[in-house]
Amino acid sequence: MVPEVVKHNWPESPKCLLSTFAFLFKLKYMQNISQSDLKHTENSIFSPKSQGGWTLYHLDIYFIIAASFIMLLVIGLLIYVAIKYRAKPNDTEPKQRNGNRKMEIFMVGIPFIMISFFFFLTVKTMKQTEPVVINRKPTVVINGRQWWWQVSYPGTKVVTANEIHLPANRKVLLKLTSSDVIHDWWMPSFGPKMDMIPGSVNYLWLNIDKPGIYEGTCSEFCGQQHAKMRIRVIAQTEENYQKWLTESAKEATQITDPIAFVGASIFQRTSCAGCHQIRGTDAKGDVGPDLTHLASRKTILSGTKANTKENLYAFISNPNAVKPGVNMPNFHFNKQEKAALLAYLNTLK
Ligand code: HEC
Ligand SMILES: [Cu+2]
Repeated sequence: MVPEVVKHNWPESPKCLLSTFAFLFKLKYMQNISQSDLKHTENSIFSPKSQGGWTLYHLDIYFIIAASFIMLLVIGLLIYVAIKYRAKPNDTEPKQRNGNRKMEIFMVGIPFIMISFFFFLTVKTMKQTEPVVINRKPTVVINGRQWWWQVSYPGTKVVTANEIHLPANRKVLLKLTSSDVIHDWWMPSFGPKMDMIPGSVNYLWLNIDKPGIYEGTCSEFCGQQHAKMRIRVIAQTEENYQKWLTESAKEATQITDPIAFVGASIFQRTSCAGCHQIRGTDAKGDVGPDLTHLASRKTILSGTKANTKENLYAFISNPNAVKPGVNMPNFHFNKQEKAALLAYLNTLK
């Protein structure tokens, strides 16, 4: 039987090509999943915001110029040959040639020189961006989880999630790992990607140009919510960063509000405390994010939702409806219980 001819949907193809280019140039589509209540910053490999970002940017420019030149040359020659040497009526068989030494040397030599040149550039870039890590204490340890980022700061008591505070204008060392599957750290404007592999650690140097909020996303398919594993780096001046560290190292404050008190007891009584840590309380779980200072975060659920009462309420009412596949069960709380829990979470400043 003759197989059915695959029909190309031609009007779709240029659109597809265009969107591929759009992706390369602006990585904007990562933001389609964003909430309208979250303002997103630009994240593109073409607007570097760190030393590593600039290094990779320069390498990219060389590659793009060389690749574009070759593409244009090949397309140009193809069109020239197709027009000039096309078959004409009454043409006879063309003269057959067998090899052309000069042409062969040229066609092997030029790519060889180009590849050597780019090999040299790549090694030089790798030397600049990949760390030599001997006895160095990382500034921050980031652990990829399905589907959020666990963040801790060695030498301090600070543990947080998703919003990664770092000082700008200074070299910081990131230690990257994973507790479940392979994730991949990628902040487009910071340059290199780095795999986060269970049972193994990788390091990355980072030197952010100036304070600001920068975004990225997990870029290794890691399951159902992979696309919603967004990274948020909050780069601060040294002074603000140290202040933040001091504040974040503190334990949760004592509760005075009676409704929040009821919330706290629900939190300890149900299995919340088995999965979440709230420093200063008996909640010491390690399955979900540390919630000690939840209320001072701008976002929840790996940067996909603003940290508002409505969003928290919706999530606690039915976690799976807000983030399908999420590793948090639905507790089917009644309204009062949910209100009490929210009041408690709101005290975690
Ligand atoms: C089986 C473990 C588990 C239990 C039990 C659990 N959670 Fe979670 N929780 C998680 C995980 C995992 C996440 C991270 C979701 C994500 O972003 O993918 C999470 C996220 C959250 C968040 C959002 C935190 C953030 O920064 O994004 C809040 C708030 C929260 N849980 C509250 C609760 C409360 C309140 C309870 C008890 C009623 C509870 N959780 C019970 C696992 C659990
Ligand atoms: Cu991931």
